[in-house]
Amino acid sequence: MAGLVPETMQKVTHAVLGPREGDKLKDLAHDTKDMTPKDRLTTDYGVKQSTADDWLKAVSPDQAGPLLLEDPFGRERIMRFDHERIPERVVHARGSGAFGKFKVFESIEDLTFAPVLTDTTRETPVFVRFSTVLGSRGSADTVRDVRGFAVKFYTQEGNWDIIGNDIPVFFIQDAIKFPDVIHAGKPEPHNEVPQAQSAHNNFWDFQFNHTESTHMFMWTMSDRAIPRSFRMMQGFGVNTYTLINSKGERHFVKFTFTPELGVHSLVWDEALKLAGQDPDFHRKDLWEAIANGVSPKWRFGIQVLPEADEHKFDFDILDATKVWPEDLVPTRYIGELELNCNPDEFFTQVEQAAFCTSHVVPGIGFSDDPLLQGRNFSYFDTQISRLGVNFQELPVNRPVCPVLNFNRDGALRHTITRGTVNYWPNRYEACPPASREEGAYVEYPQKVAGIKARMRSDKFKDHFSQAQLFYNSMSPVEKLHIHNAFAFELDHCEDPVVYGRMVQRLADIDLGLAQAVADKVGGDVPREGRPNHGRRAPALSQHEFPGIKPTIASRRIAILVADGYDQAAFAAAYAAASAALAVPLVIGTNRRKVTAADGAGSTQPHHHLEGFRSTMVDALFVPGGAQSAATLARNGRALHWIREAFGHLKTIGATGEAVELVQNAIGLPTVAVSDSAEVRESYGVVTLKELRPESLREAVAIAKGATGFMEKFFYGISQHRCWERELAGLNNQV
Ligand code: HDD
Repeated sequence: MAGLVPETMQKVTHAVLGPREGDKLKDLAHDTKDMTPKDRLTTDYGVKQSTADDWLKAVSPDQAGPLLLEDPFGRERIMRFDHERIPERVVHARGSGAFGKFKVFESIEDLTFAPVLTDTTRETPVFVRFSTVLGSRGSADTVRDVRGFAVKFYTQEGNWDIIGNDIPVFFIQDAIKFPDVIHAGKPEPHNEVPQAQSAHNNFWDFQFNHTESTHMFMWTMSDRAIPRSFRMMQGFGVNTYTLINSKGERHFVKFTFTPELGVHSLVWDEALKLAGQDPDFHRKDLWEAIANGVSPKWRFGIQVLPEADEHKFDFDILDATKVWPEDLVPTRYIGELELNCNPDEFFTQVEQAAFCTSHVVPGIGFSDDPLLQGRNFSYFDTQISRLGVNFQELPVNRPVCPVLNFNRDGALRHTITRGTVNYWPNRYEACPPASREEGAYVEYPQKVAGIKARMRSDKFKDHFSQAQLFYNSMSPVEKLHIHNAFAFELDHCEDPVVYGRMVQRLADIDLGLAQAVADKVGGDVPREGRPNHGRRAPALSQHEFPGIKPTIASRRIAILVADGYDQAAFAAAYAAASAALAVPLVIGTNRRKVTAADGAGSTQPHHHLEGFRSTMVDALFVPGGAQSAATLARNGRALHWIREAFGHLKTIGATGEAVELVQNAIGLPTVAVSDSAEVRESYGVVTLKELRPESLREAVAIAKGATGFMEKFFYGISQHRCWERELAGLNNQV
């Protein structure tokens, strides 16, 4: 991480990674060690070692000689190293996580008696792990894929896990199909290609053969599958759970986390490049934001249905391939999740984190959702092969409330339970089961009647209505991106059967989409499509998110400079960006001190143009200064930076002599904005020709308010990307 972020980040040492408060963090402290210069190196069995450099040898007079197998220190080090790896997760292997807290601000005791959802004075510690699905542990962060969003609530009543995704639906309806959908998506069996990609024959072959996947693959071809940041994604529990209140009434519920920063995505070309240029992009982004004190937050929402309404809809509410459209079942936001503490050690706290859908607390229950029921078996089972039967004793997994029972032994058991009995009932009445009043989990007395059969309800058979609903709800830009995504993915399928059939399938959603994709990737162009019901659900579009306040906090702004740059403009932009909690990054032609025009100042670049790339920032600012602008204009990489940022729809700001540089690079003049003759703007490129302040204070004032330059520039950044640029077809410069 060193060198990634300026000053603020450098404060972060290996021992100080964020605030250390809260029950779970105190609990982890028992197992946490620091290493200081005062400590001495020991073996695992506690004996101090004299060296970590030389294996014990039989040394001859010329000082050469064979290693002695008897060296316990040498053997221990190699033997421990040989066994460092554990199996990676069979899916969601690539991920990262952080600790934080959860609070409800509105009690829902009308729906549940679980204190985690009713006690507004309580702060529940959490651990959250974000992930991709298909790639292996070392794969790139920015690939097109579903993102996992797994939350472990360490409640006083036991651990509660919501293991969700950033997409509210799933590929399959019944858990028995899980091995097939994952095998089809993972690298193909004959050559283990491709890594972390759905763009291959087997994935799309599966999708065609399972019409139930249609809704989900529309989501994965949308921008949801290439998030800008873990901090800018929604999290959905996907499955239908239940809430039980103290009157014994049961409601169906879906859980949602909605980010305060809004839902934002990369553009595809950027995601592709980042996978090579910075494969840890999301991991670093999360870490950096938390380390800089910009804690990501999500509003926690529920969609609730009384039991009596179960059959009132034209879809089955237990079908995980369906959303509950918000116009039918609005989301009620009742709490907040905040992540404010980076892990101390990745392996012990993130890699060893184990989530189980079957882990719920009293007041929360399951439904007959056939995907959820299968998951309830799978997660526990997989932890046993990945971490061993005592996985729940690992520090990150163990609850903050007492754990006492007659489960014993197994590999790597840690807990030492005193006493002469290990069964119930016993003659001492030690450790009896709890009563309902004492807080025991008591199953809801659900009536069950029927026959044994392998079947699903008829409503599970509608596989297209919601796929159409999703597509209809997209903005024109989102539709364009979906079209481009299919064009990319199916182009990577070499088998004409696969892409030929898939373009026909698209006609079940939208004939125009199917025809446009067929035109690009080959196959017969469909002539007829399934009738489209024309309904929309605006909340499905990430461009139509209500209630998100525009902010540039935590956004990276690159400032391009060379010798002779305009110090006033530079300092104004730097100061204003820092004040707004953005991350200004100075980029030079090399990482050596750069001197301002007239010796007015100097700056030390954080990175140079070749080492860092425009893909890694959210916006670009080029201050004036004749010499600086001229140097950058002669530098191909600098021009590429400007063109690429423009192509990726990023807000670009320029002042003084850099205005011409930017305009020439992108071939687009900027036009005057109505409220000021000085500030000009065109398609998210904001320029200010004259910035000649007497002092830094004046520069900041000019930049912030007087002429509105910085205001316009920052507003553009807060809008994430300039979509008009893409709609006008101006972005083909990358
Ligand atoms: Fe799963 C991991 C999300 C269906 C079986 N899943 C896993 C993780 C997430 C999800 C976020 C990573 C957890 C972590 O960070 O450790 N999975 C989902 C969602 C699903 C879903 C949202 C649909 C609603 N999963 C699903 C099914 C099955 C599994 C139907 C099997 C029947 N999932 C697993 C697993 C994993 C897993 C094999 C691998 C690692 C792990 O559990 O701990 O058991």
